[in-house]
Amino acid sequence: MSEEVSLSLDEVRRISIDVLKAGGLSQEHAEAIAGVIYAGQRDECHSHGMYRLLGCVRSVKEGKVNPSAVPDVVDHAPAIVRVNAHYGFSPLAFERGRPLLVEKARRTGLAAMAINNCYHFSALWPEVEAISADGLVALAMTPSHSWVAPAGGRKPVFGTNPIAFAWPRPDGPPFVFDFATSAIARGEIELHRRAGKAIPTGWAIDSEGNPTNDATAALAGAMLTFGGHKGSALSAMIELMAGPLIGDMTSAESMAFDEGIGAAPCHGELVLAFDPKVFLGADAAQHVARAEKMFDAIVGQGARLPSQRRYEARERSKANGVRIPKALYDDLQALLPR
Ligand code: NDP
Ligand code: PYC
Repeated sequence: MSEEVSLSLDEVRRISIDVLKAGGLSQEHAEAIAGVIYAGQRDECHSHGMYRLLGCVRSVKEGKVNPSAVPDVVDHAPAIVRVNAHYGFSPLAFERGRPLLVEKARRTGLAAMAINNCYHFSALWPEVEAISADGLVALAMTPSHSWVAPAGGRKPVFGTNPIAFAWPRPDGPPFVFDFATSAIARGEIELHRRAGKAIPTGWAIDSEGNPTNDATAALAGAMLTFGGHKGSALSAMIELMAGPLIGDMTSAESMAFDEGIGAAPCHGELVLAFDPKVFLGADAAQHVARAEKMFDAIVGQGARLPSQRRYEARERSKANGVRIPKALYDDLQALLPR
């Protein structure tokens, strides 16, 4: 077992903010980024928890990210909010745009938020979960860098392109799923490399196009889509909807924009919000109750809902704090002022 360090949740937030501010991010960005990193670490989503601080700071150091960008929220159309992140990280842009997205969804039933020109490193579930807290159904998607080969191909075209969905439930936390349309998030392969662990077959091919279990060879080769042609089609949809549809870069364009620096991907994000009360009017409660029957049918046979593991981890972390690898802790300490 590799050595670990225990941290309270307060320490997770404080270290995250301190590392980000020491890395040059403004107070507003540091707090918004620390919010999603804290949530990820608390829910034991290790590839998008405190590990991401390293990439955020490196991306600022490389000189591409605007560490104090002030996002502009634009009321673009009756059902469309646009947020120009001005080449800052996305969490602050999301936070600034969300109130208008929610207001529009409540008025029109269905509203969209297009975030443009943002550096994106985070899990999407904190965003859809936040929208569902306002009683809305949410869907979010974003490209990344072209690391993933299409089904049947060998050369990267797609990003790891996550898609996240949230459905608010009358009693308790929302139903949420959030996954990459690649077999696994790239961050997981990076964590395997850091830990010196082999990766499962089916995640990636090496640069010669052969299946590989070596994390370093996988990162140099191409990742594979999840579910073959089905993940490939979903990934293409995300490229289109969170790329050209909102006037922003595809994963291949984002990779070219990076110029080999290896910063966080820069592109757009599309977030949709649906208000069941507008769709259903006085019948809303009755139909929401029917949805509950589906959830009962899943858990009633011993299957688990996506998000169930996270909610259990959340309770554990609230009670006991979290544990992170000592190697990561040491890397983070090295980024703090002496
Ligand atoms: P996984 O393949 O682990 O899939 C995660 C989703 O599947 C979660 O909703 C998870 O719920 C659910 N799930 C896992 N196992 C089961 C099961 N047995 N039964 C039911 N549901 C299950 O994650 P990925 O590696 O694909 O993605 C991880 C994260 O990486 C995501 O949060 C994503 O947003 C992020 N990411 C971000 C990118 C970006 O560009 N910003 C790019 C790619 C990924 P639970 O959480 O409860 O386990
Ligand atoms: O894990 O694939 C990933 C990822 C890309 C951008 C942020 N996370």
